[in-house]
Amino acid sequence: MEAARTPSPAPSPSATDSAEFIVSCLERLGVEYVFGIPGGAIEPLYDALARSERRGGPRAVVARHEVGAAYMADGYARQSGKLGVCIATSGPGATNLITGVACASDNRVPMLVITGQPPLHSFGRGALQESSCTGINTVAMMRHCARFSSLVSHPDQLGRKLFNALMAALRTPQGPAHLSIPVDLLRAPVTGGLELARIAALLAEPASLVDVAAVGRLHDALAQARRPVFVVGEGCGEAMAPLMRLVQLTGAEFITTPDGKGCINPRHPAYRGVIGFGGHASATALLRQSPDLIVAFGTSFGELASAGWSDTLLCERLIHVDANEEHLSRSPMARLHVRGRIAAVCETLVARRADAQGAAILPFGAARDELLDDARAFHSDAVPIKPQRLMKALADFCPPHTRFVADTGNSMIWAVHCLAPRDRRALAAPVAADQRRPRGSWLRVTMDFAPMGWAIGCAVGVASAQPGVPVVCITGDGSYLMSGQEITVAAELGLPVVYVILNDGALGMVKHGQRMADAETIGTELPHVDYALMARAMGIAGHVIHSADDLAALDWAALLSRHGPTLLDVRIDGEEVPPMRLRLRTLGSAQ
Ligand SMILES: Cc1ncc(C[n+]2csc(CCOP(=O)(O)OP(=O)(O)O)c2C)c(N)n1
Ligand SMILES: [Mg+2]
Repeated sequence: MEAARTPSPAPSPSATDSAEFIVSCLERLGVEYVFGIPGGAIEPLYDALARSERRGGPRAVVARHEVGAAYMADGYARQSGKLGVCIATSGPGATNLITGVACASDNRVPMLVITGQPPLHSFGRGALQESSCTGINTVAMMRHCARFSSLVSHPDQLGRKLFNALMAALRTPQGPAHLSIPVDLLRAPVTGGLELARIAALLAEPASLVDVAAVGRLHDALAQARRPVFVVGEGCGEAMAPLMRLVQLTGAEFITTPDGKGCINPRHPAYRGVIGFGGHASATALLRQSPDLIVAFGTSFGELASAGWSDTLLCERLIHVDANEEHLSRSPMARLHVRGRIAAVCETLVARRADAQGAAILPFGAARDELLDDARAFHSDAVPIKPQRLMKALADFCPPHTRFVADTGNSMIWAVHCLAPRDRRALAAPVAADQRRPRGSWLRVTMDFAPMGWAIGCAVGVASAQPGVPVVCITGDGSYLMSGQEITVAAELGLPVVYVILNDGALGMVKHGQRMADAETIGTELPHVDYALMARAMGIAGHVIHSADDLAALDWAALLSRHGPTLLDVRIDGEEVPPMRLRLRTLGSAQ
């Protein structure tokens, strides 16, 4: 994810107020949408956005809750490869953003967060929603969950602090950066410029940033390995072409982390499944067979991405490749760390390998079926529909270029375990929108921070970043009760998002967790709600689904291309046990 590399000429600083200046900088970075909710202290920025929209520049998208705005900015950044931007007023506007900002931080999503403040002269007097050190200090709160958080306290600071914030958001590891700007300063004339071209230059990653000596040692290790296994993490999006070529040249088998699954073709003959949360026994078995070399690319090795820090993975046979030093620090036992952009590392390895062995590549077997620990429910036509069967239907009915966003809860587990869309490269004539994007992923999940409801806003951001591409949001009834109101934003923007609610009348993941741990059954029941009816009350198409036949009866091509969202209230069999025992083991509560 990166900013546009070739910004247009700088705006004339003297001609604009600060708010106008910020919006014109965003425009030069290629940002199309600013997600947020207005309020008195941020009003000048909305004035500037109104003018901007009229001239075809960045436009405001108004969320229903600020956290939804942050999730939308997250989805927009992930899908577009650009900066996500969210804004809010001071006080509660800023605190409402915080969960989304923290989530973006844990998931390394580049984001600019701007919140307002009352006028500077009013600080310390009990001004409404004052949020500096003499109020409810949102600048300090954000500091704990963003890469950068600062109060702009003089007009001359704006250009410099915006530069600092953009650098903090866009350099590796990417993440959110927060600026808190008093309303009088948003109206003040800008007294300095902003060298956006300098940001692009500072962020450009020269080939020398790849650790060439370490890549050479990795090449040697691969040449000697008899049974190498690759681990593909979420950071591999832009590297898939050379990485898959490397798989072919080395004869490696590969597995993915849960958030890496969206980077790969899950029907690839050398693929052995997901390791970690919601993962597959086949991936665990592969590691247990003691491969002589494990090469992990672009993964954080957090709890969910490492099968609870499994010692079959985090061991002395491991080589860890990443541009992010914080990730490398999670694998101190590895025999080698290779720092650098994953695409560059893989391209170098491919070139060296091809030199050494000529164009000879190892043949693949046939494309495979879905990898499942238990295929029975996946093929079952029982009513109520099994969640596994729902995932099969989604893969069957959605075109291969569909983007899936799966929410925290059982949605993520079932999607990670069961969802396996057909390979879009098998299409005879893929349309332009089908092409793999540089940082493409067909399945987005949120790791580490993992808030419920994230996918509902995220899907709006994903859909607005790539118009014309179908988006499916898989979420739970609990998550929908928490953040479902953001569906009305998809309606307002006319986005073709299909919201699929796994309606089990429960906080299902917690319910199953309590059962597996033999703990008290408490706090997991949800009211029985007709979500399709609720959607229709908001002017949105809604359908109740009980069975695989109900899904087959839908006109999927129409659903996925219509102007506006559709809600599928899927009454699933909530008794199906999700593959999540690993999580309980790390919580120390597995029986
Ligand atoms: C904001 C937030 N609160 C609580 C949790 C803990 N939690 C994780 S999954 C889950 C249940 C989710 O229920 P639902 O959305 O209905 O999905 P299901 O697991 O039932 O499919 C809860 C409470 C969380 N991750 N995020
Ligand atoms: Mg539920």
